[in-house]
Amino acid sequence: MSIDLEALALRVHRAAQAGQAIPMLTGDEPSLSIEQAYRLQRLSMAQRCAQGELIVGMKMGLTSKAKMAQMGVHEPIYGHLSDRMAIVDGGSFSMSGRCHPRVEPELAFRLSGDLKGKVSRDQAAAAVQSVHPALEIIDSRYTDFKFTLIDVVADNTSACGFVVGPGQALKDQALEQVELRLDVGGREQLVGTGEAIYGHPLDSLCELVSMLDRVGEGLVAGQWVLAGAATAAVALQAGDQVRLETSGLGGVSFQVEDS
Ligand code: OOG
Ligand code: MG
Repeated sequence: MSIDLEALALRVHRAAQAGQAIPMLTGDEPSLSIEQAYRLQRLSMAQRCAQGELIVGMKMGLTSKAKMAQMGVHEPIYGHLSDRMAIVDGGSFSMSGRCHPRVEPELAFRLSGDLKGKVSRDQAAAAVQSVHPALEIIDSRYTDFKFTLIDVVADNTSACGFVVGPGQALKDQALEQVELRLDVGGREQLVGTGEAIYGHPLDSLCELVSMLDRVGEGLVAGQWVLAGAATAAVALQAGDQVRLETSGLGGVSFQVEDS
C-alpha cells in the first residue's frame, strides 16, 4: 500500500501546533524514503501556507561536525523558513506550545539574486546582498529530540524560529574565519567558527542550491538562507537571555519569556 504523505504531514504539523512530541514517523512507516520525506516536508509547508504562513527562505542543517555528532545524523539536510518563525533582533521567544527548543549560532544570507543549478562559491557570493549573524531555534517534534535522517527531513529539519542581526554587504570578509560566540542565559558558552559550517558558509549555500536543483527548484532574490550551526545546539530555559557575538559581523540576541 502506498504511504499517505498528506496524513503524515498533518501528524507532524499537529505535533508542532500542540507542542506535543510524537514518535518518529519511520516507526510506523519504515519504508519511508528520503525523497518522500522531502515531499512530506513540502506538503506540510503547503498545509501551513494554506493557513496564512509565507515562505521567506531556506535553512541548511547538519552542516557541521558538532551537530552531526550531537544528533547522530551525518548528512546535510534543508528545510523551509516561514514568516511566522521570524523573531526580531532583541525580541522574545515563548516556550509555551513548544516541545523542547534548542538554540544554535549561525550565519544568514539575504539574497539579492536568484540561484539555480550548480553554482560556484563566487556565483553564490554574487547573489548575496548581505551576511548576518543569526540564531536559529530548533524544536524537534519527536520524542526526546531523537530522529533519523528521514524523520528530521519530514519534520522540516526541526525549524522553529530564527533571529537575524544587522547585515553587512558581502565583500571580502573571510567568513570561514569568523568566530561565533554563543551565550545562553549565562549558563552555557559555546564557540565555533565559520569554517565549522560546511568548511565555508558560502559552500553550504552552494550545496543547498545543488540539493534544490535535484527537485527542479532554486532560490530567489529576497530569500533568507541560514547556513547551519557552527556549534552543537543548547536547550533553552524560560528566562534565558541568548546572545551571539561574532568577530567582525556583529551580534544578535533574543530572550526566552519567563513562562
Ligand atoms: C536538525 C536541524 C539542524 C543545524 O543548523 O545543524 C540544524 C536538528 O538538529 O534538530 O538546524
Ligand atoms: Mg540550524
